[in-house]
Amino acid sequence: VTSGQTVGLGTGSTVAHLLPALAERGLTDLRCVATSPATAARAQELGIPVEPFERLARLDVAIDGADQVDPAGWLVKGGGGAHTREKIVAAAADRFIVIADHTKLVDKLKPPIPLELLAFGLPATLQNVNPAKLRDVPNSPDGGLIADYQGNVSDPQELATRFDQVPGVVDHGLFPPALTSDVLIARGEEVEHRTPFSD
Ligand code: DER
Repeated sequence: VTSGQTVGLGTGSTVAHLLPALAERGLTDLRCVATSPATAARAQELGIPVEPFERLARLDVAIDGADQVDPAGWLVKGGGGAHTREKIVAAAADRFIVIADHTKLVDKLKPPIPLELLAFGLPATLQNVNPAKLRDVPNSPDGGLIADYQGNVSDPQELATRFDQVPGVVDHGLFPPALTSDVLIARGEEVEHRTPFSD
């Protein structure tokens, strides 16, 4: 991240380490958007300026964590229920950087896959994403209910397409490899840099 950039800030315990590190750099003229109220509040406490994601159309860079990273670069996100905003921010960024420790690496993606669902028609939507369970957490800042798909994830592309075709699914936590520019994987003091994943 350099002065003057537009920056998307992810959500979660990994990003909680990123924010003070970013603040310490004392960069000027940053314009940041946050993927959750928690990130917005913490960033502002640290003096990182955050604005609503209504005035910017593109971001230079977005940085976030992940719950799972597979060898092809598919991610599972949304353990914190913020995956819809996280995906919007990642897709708006010229460069989407994922920071993960090595425990997030998996040979194959596995459930749960987080979902955000509209309340309208919820029973019908739940049937269409079966097997899934509503999570006992507050609604997203956009009013969506958070659920977890508990079924087979052997073909992430097929499953993502299935979710994309259900109208009551606001978004899901499967992030395709083409969305991600860089994955930084920490193992002790070592950092492995993987890039790019796109076709
Ligand atoms: O909930 C989320 O989508 C988070 O970004 C998640 O993917 C990473 O959270 P963590 O840094 O707390 O493991």
